[in-house]
Amino acid sequence: MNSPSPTGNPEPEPAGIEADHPRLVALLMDGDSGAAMVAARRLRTATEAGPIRVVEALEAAMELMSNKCTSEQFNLLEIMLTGRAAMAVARDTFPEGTAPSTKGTVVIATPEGDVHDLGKNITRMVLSAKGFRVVDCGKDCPVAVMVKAVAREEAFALLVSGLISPVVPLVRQLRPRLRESGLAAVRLVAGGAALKQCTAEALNVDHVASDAFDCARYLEAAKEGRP
Ligand code: B12
Repeated sequence: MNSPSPTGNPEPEPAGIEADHPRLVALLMDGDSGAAMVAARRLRTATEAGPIRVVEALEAAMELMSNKCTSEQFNLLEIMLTGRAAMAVARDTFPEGTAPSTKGTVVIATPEGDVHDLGKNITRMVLSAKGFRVVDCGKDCPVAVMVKAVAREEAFALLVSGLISPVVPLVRQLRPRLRESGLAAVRLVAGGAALKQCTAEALNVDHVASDAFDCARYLEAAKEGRP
């Protein structure tokens, strides 16, 4: 299936390119960083929606890894090799520090208790390539550390990534903790597989982003004072 172009219309893909998506997914599953980077470059440059197709392939590979992450079939080595290849492709697709930071500062973190950070890192790279200055507080990050970073860096938004359901109560604490610190105007955005299943109301945040690109659009609108 073709991805929609930024204008919303499906884009016809050049001949042969449709095979690059499954090829990239297979190379990521094999943990073959070098070959995955070559396939990702082809996919990225083929159409305007290329970078989105690369992120879709990264998500598809990790979705396939999902059953290796259950207690019955936990396979750390395979997940780590695929994760390493995914990060190499993400860094190559969205190089950090190459775009000027003109769109303001945001803080991003994965809350305490959650060690998943691949999606957070990809989001950081996409936002930084799109011109935001992104301060990354890392994974397994206490709420107090996130709030301090927002104040210190004068960030206009706090982005939180959650892959496991037990972090939901921590995410719900963010709004009152920001308010207590005089940071009520800071926008709160949630993302990541577990948080994506919740509503903004349930998480007590301003926006639940479906992916990094949706988050960038939301932040751009917020900067321009749009709701
Ligand atoms: C890789 C992985 C791991 C790796 C993590 C490596 C790393 N450095 O991140 C390791 C092996 C360490 C791991 C460990 C565990 N994992 Co794990 N893991 C996964 C797996 C297979 C893929 C996650 C991933 O990276 N996806 C790819 C990325 C690119 O997608 P993403 O995170 O959704 O991010 C995209 C968007 O959501 C978005 N995004 C992400 N964050 C944010 C934030 C913002 C603000 C925005 C805007 C966007 C955004 O941007 C990304 C690109 O579009 C998932 C399965 C799955 N299908 O999700 C299980 C999964 C998340 N793990 C799970 C579990 C249970 C565990 C363990 C508890 C397993 C165990 N038995 O010990 C542990 C410990 C976890 C802990 N305490 O945190 C469960 C969680 C269930 C739940 N809902 O609570 C899952 C769903 C597996 C399953 N089938 O049950 N895991």
